[in-house]
Amino acid sequence: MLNRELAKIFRNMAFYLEMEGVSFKPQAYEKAADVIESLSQDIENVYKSGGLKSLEELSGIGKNIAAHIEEYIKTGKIKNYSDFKKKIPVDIDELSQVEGLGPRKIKALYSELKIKNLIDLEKAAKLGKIRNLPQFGLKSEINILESLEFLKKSRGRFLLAEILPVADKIIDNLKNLKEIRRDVLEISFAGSLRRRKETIGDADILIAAANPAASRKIIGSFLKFPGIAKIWGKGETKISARMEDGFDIDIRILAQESFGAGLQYFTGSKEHNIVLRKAAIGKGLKLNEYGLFKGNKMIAGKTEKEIYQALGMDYIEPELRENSGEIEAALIGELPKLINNKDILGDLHIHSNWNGGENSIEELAKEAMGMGYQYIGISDHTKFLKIENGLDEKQLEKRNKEIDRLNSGFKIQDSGFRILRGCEANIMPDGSIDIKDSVLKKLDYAIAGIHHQMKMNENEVTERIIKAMKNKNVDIISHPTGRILKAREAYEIDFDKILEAAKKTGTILEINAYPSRLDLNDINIKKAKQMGVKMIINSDAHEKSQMRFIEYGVFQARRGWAEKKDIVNCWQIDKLKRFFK
Ligand code: DGT
Ligand code: CA
Ligand code: CA
Repeated sequence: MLNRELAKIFRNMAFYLEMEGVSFKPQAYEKAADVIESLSQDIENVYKSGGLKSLEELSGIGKNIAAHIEEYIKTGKIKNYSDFKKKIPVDIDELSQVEGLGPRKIKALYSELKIKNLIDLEKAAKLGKIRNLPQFGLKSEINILESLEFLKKSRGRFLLAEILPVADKIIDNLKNLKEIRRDVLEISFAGSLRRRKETIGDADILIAAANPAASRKIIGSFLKFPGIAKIWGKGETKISARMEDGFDIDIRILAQESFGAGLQYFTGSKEHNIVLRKAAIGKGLKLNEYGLFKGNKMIAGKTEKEIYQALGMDYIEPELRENSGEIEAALIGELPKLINNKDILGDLHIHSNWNGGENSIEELAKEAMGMGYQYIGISDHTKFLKIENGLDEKQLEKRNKEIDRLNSGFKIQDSGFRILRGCEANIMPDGSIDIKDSVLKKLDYAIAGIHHQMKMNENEVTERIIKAMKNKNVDIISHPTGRILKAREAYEIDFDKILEAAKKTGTILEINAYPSRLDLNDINIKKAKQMGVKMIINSDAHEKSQMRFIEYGVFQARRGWAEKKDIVNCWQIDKLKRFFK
């Protein structure tokens, strides 16, 4: 239905007209948006059945707006609207979320400071540029900053890494609190948190309790937890709250005999559940959040495993439940054997204090040994990235000596642990690398990544990366699509072409585990796996504690169906070294 799209466009047009200071017209567009939004018929059908005339017969739709609707149905565009967008290219949706910013002010921010979106706005406010504008002043600048902070905290989705540690603590508390320890029979994440999606809307927690009294007790205890900002609603078996960290949490309490069924249902995804329910119906069964039923008889429900089994399937890991082929695979016993944290033997994307990171190579190595790794690679930035203190050829060679020294120490101690000499070189706009081949060649491996001038067209970026892959000294492409969650879209690349080139040149694609990157994403990981392109999960740590981010990369790899054989840092060091070009 075009209704929603058109309503949205008319609302934005009203906004633009207000920016221009036009009177009356904005209200007309708002009115039209309201009418179209609440229309029960498809507006396209209205037009097709009676043309412009039937549109004009709708209350609130005049000649002018009817013509716009016709234009949109015929061409997919409204010229008037495109002109507005060209003239004032601001993100209305984003900017109008900010307290106190209406059309006039947004226009002033654009014409005075070229502010187009929230990122621009924050920059300008932080630099103190807004207080000097006539319509604003210091107080509005402070308000804007506060509002931006709030938006970040409370709006939209959260990174998995922002929520998982907090939610882990809540589960720990619920499990171990003395007064309810015996009442909480089972407890688990559900929803996107359990599926380890890269971003989370709200956190879902499921608890099994023996009876209603226990359930009430658990809810009573939760209410006393620190960190609750607001209660949205509560009942005998359910409570929804906003946490002070800004995210919402849903806790549901079930009977133990239905825990598996509830967990299955509330883990989702919705799309997975729909197909699973159909599979049940196909077997003459009924599946809901209370159990799997044959007539009135419950045949499974205490655990998820028995439900999948009763449906003739292998158990499906939560990370796979997106209806992307997992049910079909489970039916024929062909689910992947997903990789685990403990399969990771090393991390090859770590920045040391040689390029301005927090820790020395020795400290990083110690941390790695503590994590049970067999090797790490130090991949300092190279010279083009001056803001990151990138190393030039000479400094790289000097740093290599330091690594050699540490490695000989390990040999003497008879430790199997090794440090590999790497770098994260910069891929220039023409696809060349900012470090000489003669020096790259002396490293154990080289990563190359794009770090600047990302706004190129699809063909240009694709060719830029492919050229870098063709360099015999480049072993790994870091964060291949360049996206930053909640901040920046991926580059426009032809990923199929990248995969072909990776396969041909034997280049490894990175699954960057840094929580705001998670790049490659699940879909691209699955594609790479199907093509037989090898991947590596790296933390991109700039200090030793960030090496723990690797876990988020593992989640992502699991969501992309990756197995040990697909991920090169699950391999022993000798095999890995042989695989480098
Ligand atoms: P989120 O919170 O946006 O990150 O994503 P989820 O997947 O956690 O979604 P949420 O919190 O709305 O619901 C949790 C789970 O409950 C969801 O994954 C599947 C299940 N669920 C919720 N609503 C429906 C529904 O209408 N139909 C079905 N089949 N399942 C639902
Ligand atoms: Ca959720
Ligand atoms: Ca929820």
